[in-house]
Parts: sequence; structure tokens; C-alpha cells
Amino acid sequence: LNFAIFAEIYNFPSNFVWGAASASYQIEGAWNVDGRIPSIWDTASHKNNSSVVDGSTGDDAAMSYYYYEKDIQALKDIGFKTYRFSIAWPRVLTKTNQVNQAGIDYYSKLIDRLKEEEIKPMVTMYHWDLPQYLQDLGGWTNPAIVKYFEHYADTLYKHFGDRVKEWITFNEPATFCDGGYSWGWHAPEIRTEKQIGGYLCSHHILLAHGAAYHLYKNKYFADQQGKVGICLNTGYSFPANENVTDEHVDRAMHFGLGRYANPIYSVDGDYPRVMREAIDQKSTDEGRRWSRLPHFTTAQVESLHGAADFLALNYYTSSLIQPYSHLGWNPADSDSEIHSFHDDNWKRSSSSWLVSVPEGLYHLLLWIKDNYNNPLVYITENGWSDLPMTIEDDGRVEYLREHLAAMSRAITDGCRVETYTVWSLTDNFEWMRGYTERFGIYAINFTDPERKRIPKNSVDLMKQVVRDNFVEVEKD
Ligand code: GBH
Repeated sequence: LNFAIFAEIYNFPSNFVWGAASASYQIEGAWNVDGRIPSIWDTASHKNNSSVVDGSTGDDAAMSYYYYEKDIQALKDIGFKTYRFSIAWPRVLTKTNQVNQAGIDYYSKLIDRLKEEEIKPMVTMYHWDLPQYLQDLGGWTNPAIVKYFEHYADTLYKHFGDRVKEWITFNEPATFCDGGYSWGWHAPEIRTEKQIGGYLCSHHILLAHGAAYHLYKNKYFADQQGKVGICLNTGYSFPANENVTDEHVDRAMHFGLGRYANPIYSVDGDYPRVMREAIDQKSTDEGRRWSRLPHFTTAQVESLHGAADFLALNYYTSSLIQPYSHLGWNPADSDSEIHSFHDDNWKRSSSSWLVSVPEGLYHLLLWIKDNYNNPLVYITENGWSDLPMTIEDDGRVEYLREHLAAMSRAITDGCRVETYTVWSLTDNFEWMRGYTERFGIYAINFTDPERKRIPKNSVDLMKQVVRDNFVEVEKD
């Protein structure tokens, strides 16, 4: 393919930062060494007949606890300037909330090595590995957890804040709150009626985020001068036909993204009004004494409002939407009463939920710009899955080219996107899909004791993008 003739070129700003992302439980292994205490993912993956499709666990995974130098080399070979990784709560604090020095030492070493290679560490505090003892107290449905999280954040700022300047409190609460506490397909695998558990979880996540944000501003910012944000995931909702209105689109966006983003980034703060009203009404109709969606106090609304220095965004895929009222039947019991589905023409990955809709990223970024007063955005995950050991990963190369082009167009149209970290640096433990679906730009054979990081074709693409600061996309 001769790009000189058949390609369009999409540029990026000269100060744009490129990198890759990972998460502790998915890569580290070493699940029971050096004082690490059990997490809810150890519990979920170790139990008899676990829901992990291939019966696998993250006990060893990519062994990054031992082989982090291989990850750093992989980042270096591409020329990436940032690495988004997560810290395992169960590694750095004991059950009595004392520091576990071995855990601190591990991350300290990793951070120092990254800095020596001029790779900025971007740290996610919570990428789903909750200490099991906290789940035994109710986990994210218990308001007491806010204080535990605030103390954990304090520990991280204190030990690493001299070197880490970009903090993400939570990764994708939309995934783990409803997955973990409403539908039960995610650790801790709790099912509750009508999303009661999921709404409690998101409420406490927001309060915990606010506590960690203000702690940083009050106690650390003067010295450390870093930024704190939260990582939210969503697709864009495209009208399925001409009868679906902008109001339906906004409703779908508010029930998905707005549930987490409005309290922090919107002009007025608090939950989206459409959500508040719908769930309050349904709760009354269901004969409940109070709403399934908890209320913030006025002080909490004010404290959360504006409590972020950037929005970290994970974008994978999008949907077509149609309100139930147009369908004449109820496809699911959901408070939004919006049905979402995929266009048959969208390219499919190895994950059932993931189809390629680059146009969705463009529209999502503009929706965020228009609804949240054009916040600073980091794209902290975007990626494609295929089968194990697909080194010629042309599907991923094409997906990445098209999504980078969409991001470039959004920047040209005024969106403030300044960083992109691809998901993922290496193949890893893909939660309930185990090792059956692979997102890495480096392949790993998980029976290889050395866990060699093997570059896929997408590594060459990312090298070119980092070098030239543009991406080429084939013309139709
Ligand atoms: C991210 O979630 C995670 O942050 C990351 O850890 C993960 O490895 C990566 O994506 C790839 O999955 O099974 O049909 O009910 C992505 C968003 C939302 C994807 C929930 C899976 C479940 C769909 N996730 N979704 S389904």
C-alpha cells in the first residue's frame, strides 16, 4: 500500500504526549509475596468454578512484579514518554492500615527507573483490586470506605508524590460498580435488585474521589504541584434512526457518563437531572421509602463540583440507541429506558462487546467539550482485542490508525486532548475473559517462564506516530 498516494495525514500538536497503559492485577503476578494481602480478584479467580472463562488467574500474569525492566524496555523501544500503571492497594497497606514497606519499595523502584528513562509515571490508585477485608465490610456499598480510600491516597501522595505528578483516583467506576454490585459479572460478583448496589457504589466512589482530590489540594499541592483526575469510560450513543432525538442521545449519555461526570465536571454539579428525576419517580412507584439513587448533601455537591484537574477517558466502542417507547417492547430492565445495540456493519474484535466505531470517539470528545466546558482530557485507554499470539495484528493497526485520526480531528475542532496511552502495553489477564482475548501491542506467551515481550505490528505503528507526530489513514 503506497501511503504517499492513498493516505490522508492527521497531525497532532507538538507537545502531545504518547504512552501505554496497564493495571496491577492484570500484569504483576506475585499475588502472595512480600506482604501483599488478598484482593477481591484473588477471591473471584481462585474459587471453585470461577467465572473466569478459561479458569485462569492473575497469580502470575505477565510477572511484571519481577520483570518490570522488560516493560520499561518495551516502552523505551517505542519512544513513549508516559506510562500509565496502577498501584495495588493490597500491596502497600496492611489490614490494619500500616505501610507494607516491600510494596512501597517495589513501586518506588519502578517510578525511579521510569524517571531515569524520561518516562513520566501516571498512576491509577484503584484499578479494581480492592483488599478482600474491605469487601467483607461491604466494599464500595459501605460509606465507611471513603475514609479508608482517603488514607490510601494519602499514603501514595506521601511516598510517591515527589515523583508522580499525574494521579487518577479510579479506573472506570461505570464498569466495576454495576459489574460488581448490580449485575454480578465482575468481582465481588454481587447481584442486587434494580442497581441498588451499583448506585451505592458510584455514590461512594464520587465521595472518595472528592476526598482524595481535596486532600491533595490542601496537604500536598503546594509542594508537589501535580494533577488529580478520575478515569471514566463510555461510548457515544448514535441515534438508530431519524425518530431518535438529541434529547434521547443526551439522556443515554447522562445515564452512562453523566452519572459520574456531572457531579465533578458539569456547570451545576450533582447527578444529571434526567437521572435524578427518573430514578426518584421509579423508586416511589416501586413503593420504596427513599430513592435507589442516593442524594448528595449541598455541601457534598459543592465539594465535588470542579474537583478534578483533568478528565481521563477510556474509549473503546459505541452504540446505536433507541428509546424503549419506540420499540413497543422492553429489551431490558434499565432506568434509562434506552436500548443500545451495534450496527452489523461495524468491525468486530475478539471481544463480544468491542466493535470499531472511530466516529464515536470524535463525537464523544465534542460532547464532552460542549457539556463540561471543554475540560483537559487524557485518553487513558483505547485498544483492540484479538486472539493469542497474533503478531501480525493488522486489525489493531487499522483500529488504532482510525481512532488516532478521530482524536486528531477532535483536537483540530477545539477539544483539549493532551495525552494518549494505548491499552495495553502487553498482553495480560483480561478479567473474566482470562487469557483468551489479547489487548497488548506486545504479545506474551503465558507458558514462557521468561514472559518475553514480543512486538506486534502495532508497535511499528506506534513508533512511527511517536516519531512523526502524525498518523496516516488509508483513503476509501
Ligand atoms: C477496560 O474496560 C479496563 O479498564 C481494562 O482493565 C481492560 O483490560 C480493558 O478495558 C479491555 O477490556 O461482557 O458484554 O457485559 C473496558 C470497558 C466495559 C469492557 C464493560 C467490558 C463488559 C461488557 N469494559 N464491558 S459485557
